[in-house]
Amino acid sequence: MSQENKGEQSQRKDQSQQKPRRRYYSRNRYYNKRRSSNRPDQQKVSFKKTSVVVPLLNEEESLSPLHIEIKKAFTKLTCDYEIIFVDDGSTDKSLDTIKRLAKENNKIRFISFKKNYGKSAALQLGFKSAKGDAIITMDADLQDDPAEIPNLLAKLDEGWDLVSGWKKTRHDPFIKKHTSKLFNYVTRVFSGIKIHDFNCGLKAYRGEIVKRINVYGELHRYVPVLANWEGFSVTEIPVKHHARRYGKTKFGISRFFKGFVDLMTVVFTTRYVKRPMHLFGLIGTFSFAFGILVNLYLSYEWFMGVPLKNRPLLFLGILLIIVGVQFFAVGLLGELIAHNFQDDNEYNVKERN
Ligand SMILES: Nc1nc2c(ncn2[C@@H]2O[C@H](COP(=O)(O)OP(=O)(O)O)[C@@H](O)[C@H]2O)c(=O)[nH]1
Ligand SMILES: [Mg+2]
Repeated sequence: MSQENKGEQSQRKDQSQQKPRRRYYSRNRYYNKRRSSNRPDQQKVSFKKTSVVVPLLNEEESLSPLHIEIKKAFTKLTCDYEIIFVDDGSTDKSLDTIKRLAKENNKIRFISFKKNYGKSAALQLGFKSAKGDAIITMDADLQDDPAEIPNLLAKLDEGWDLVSGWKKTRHDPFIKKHTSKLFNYVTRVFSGIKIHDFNCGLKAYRGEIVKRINVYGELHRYVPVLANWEGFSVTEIPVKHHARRYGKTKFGISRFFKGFVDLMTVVFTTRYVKRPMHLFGLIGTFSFAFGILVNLYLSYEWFMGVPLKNRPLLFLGILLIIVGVQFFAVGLLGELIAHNFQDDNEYNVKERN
């Protein structure tokens, strides 16, 4: 070795000895290997990457603490993660805060809408751009606790397709707690899914679910119903819930009425969209038959000499017949449309070779 080379080498050695301890370690292959393998205090999950989708509207104060909590939750897990903030046309400094956080942490991605499209639209876009094989959704207002993420993923790992949070002890105003109970009861009855809390923001999904379902309008309340209808298994675990720390709720009492109409949409689109005649035809037939019975009875009485001019029942009979025919016609039109819109993608195939 030439004198020059030797000099260079010893200089490099000197340099490396002067370097701070941490930098020296991060170059050490052994250390790096240990860092990438599981630490004993970490919970092992079978997912490679988890996408945390956070829809938000005007939550500037909550975002920083939320980010810290999410980061902390993932130090306890073996999987990689990304956070997707979906800012839905916030008018406060939420977007600036997200951009600042994204500079600090390259695992943060964000989508910002030009105007407010609603929570469902935000979730839908977040879902479609998520890269993880597990997806977590959570509210941005710190009411959902990121410390529950490991528990949700553990439950998902048991083989479930969707794990919904259940705010067993809620920290919400009285009215909301009770309207929500009624909402959950009605949804349980109509959907047949036995979970307590359909509208909990904190949920975990297998990646393939969120690519399959379409959340639009205000259907975010019914994601478990939509998923279940596609054949995915749904369960729940109790999760911690906190009172709102900053800002105020974005949904007023109108949520209750909208929610009910949406339930009808969900029931119709999941159960009857492929066979509208089973709903409209059935109602139409009942109405028509009942109307005919009423009018037969009136005809009999007329034969027996009772005049028809003072019989309000006649109007009911005629109405039932007309409404029955209309329901039947709507059912037929529906069948025609369903027939012309056959789409193979609507069948959720489990396996094929
Ligand atoms: N993307 C989006 N998120 C929303 C909208 N409204 C509310 N959110 C978010 O949804 C979450 C729950 O909203 P919140 O007002 O706390 O509802 P509550 O907890 O049911 O009273 C929060 O993270 C909100 O920022 C909206 O219109 N668009
Ligand atoms: Mg909230």
